[in-house]
Amino acid sequence: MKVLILGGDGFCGWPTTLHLSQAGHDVTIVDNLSRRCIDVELEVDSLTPVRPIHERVDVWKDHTGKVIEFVHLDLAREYDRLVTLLLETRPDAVVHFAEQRAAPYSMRSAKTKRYTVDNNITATHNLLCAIVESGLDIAVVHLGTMGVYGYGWSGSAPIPEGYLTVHVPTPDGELEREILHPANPGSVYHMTKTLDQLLFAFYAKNDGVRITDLHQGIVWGTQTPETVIDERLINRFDYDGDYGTVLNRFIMQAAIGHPLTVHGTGGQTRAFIHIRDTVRCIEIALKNPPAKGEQVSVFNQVTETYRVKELAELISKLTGVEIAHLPNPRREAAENDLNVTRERFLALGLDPTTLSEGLLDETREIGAKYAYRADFSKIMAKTVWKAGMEVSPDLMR
Ligand code: NAD
Ligand code: USQ
Repeated sequence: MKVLILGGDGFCGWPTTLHLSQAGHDVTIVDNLSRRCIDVELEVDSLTPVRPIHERVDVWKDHTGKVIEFVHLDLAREYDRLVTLLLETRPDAVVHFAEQRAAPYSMRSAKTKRYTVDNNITATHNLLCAIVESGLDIAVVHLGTMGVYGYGWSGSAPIPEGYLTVHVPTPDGELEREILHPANPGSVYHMTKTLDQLLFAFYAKNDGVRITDLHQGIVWGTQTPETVIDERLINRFDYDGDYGTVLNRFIMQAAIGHPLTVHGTGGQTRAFIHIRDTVRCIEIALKNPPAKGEQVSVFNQVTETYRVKELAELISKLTGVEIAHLPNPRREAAENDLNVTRERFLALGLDPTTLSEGLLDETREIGAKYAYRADFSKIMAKTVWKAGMEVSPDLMR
């Protein structure tokens, strides 16, 4: 299969690129390297030593003989070049990772809120529009997020995979309809993912674009069987207050003896998936696209759910590091339950990596090994959602 990986230089995109290349697919990375530029802006760096993109693909070729092309292109700004690229490469599918993905970064300032919306929504819309203009039948696999659903909206009922059956009372009796699950984003970033969903629904309905939207939980871990082949292929590992996600931050903090930065009570329950499973899920999604004219196919791409405090306790028990309960910089429910349906990937053969299998290795092989590269001043989360205003707990769900 010929596949374009949009955002293929990033944390999820790079290991996915290698996994698909190893599996024999013809892969091209399209990326504007904006994530590397944001590192420069924030004066942070990946804990792991990430090599320049041309070196990465050259090293891959030296080891495997497989060629990965790289195209430097901004999806949100270079529409005409995107159409030309589709017409020249005629891919069977595109995997779309190319968005600004950090909730805290999206809440830093008016500038980063606007950048996140402009970049993410325009990138997604340009892609859909370019596929239609190209006249080609290109399947889209998009990385969405569990955060589109909000936390606790449907009470103890499991969150379905994208769609909810509702019953609407009418004067002529009850109507049964399947609708997109109501959206309740918790940051400007998460809001862009909910807007993406509407773009997808429209282009699937109006133009028959075949789209799979993967509502992924928080990805943890770093390496996959391909990225360990050579240290120059290593994946990125973010630990700073904006881009570091909770479990990887705790792994790094434990390795350097920093108290684990639990926001509030740590009662927030979130969904998780190991990076090794992310890349497998994407391959499964590529092999199982919807038919032309079908609605957007939604998968919940998660393997486990945990409360933040359970993660902290687990890591503290393994490593002896202390737990710190800090004031929560985010506007989010202090406690929530999370019950997620995740049947579709399991039915298609996913065999998940569990936290108990990978956690200790990750702490030793990444956290401890690269601890010397850590900048301690970047660990605390400084981006605050909004101070001072009370909000009804119902609005948080
Ligand atoms: P990342 O920031 O590491 O990678 C995104 C890549 O996209 C970067 O290389 C960046 O340079 C590129 N990019 C951004 N805007 C672009 C544009 N306009 N044109 C071209 N390239 C552009 O993020 P990630 O962690 O790999 O996440 C990838 C996708 O998966 C995102 O859409 C994110 O929302 C989603 N996701 C990530 C996680 C997670 O825990 N990391 C969880 C759920 C969903
Ligand atoms: N948290 C802490 N301590 C920390 C960091 C985070 O307690 O040091 C808490 C947060 O307050 C939040 C939870 O941990 O309650 C998750 O935060 P996170 O930064 O790990 O994850 P989030 O902001 O939701 O975003 C990440 C990715 C995003 C993806 C999302 C999947 O950055 O791209 O979409 O996970 S999900 O959360 O399922 O929507």
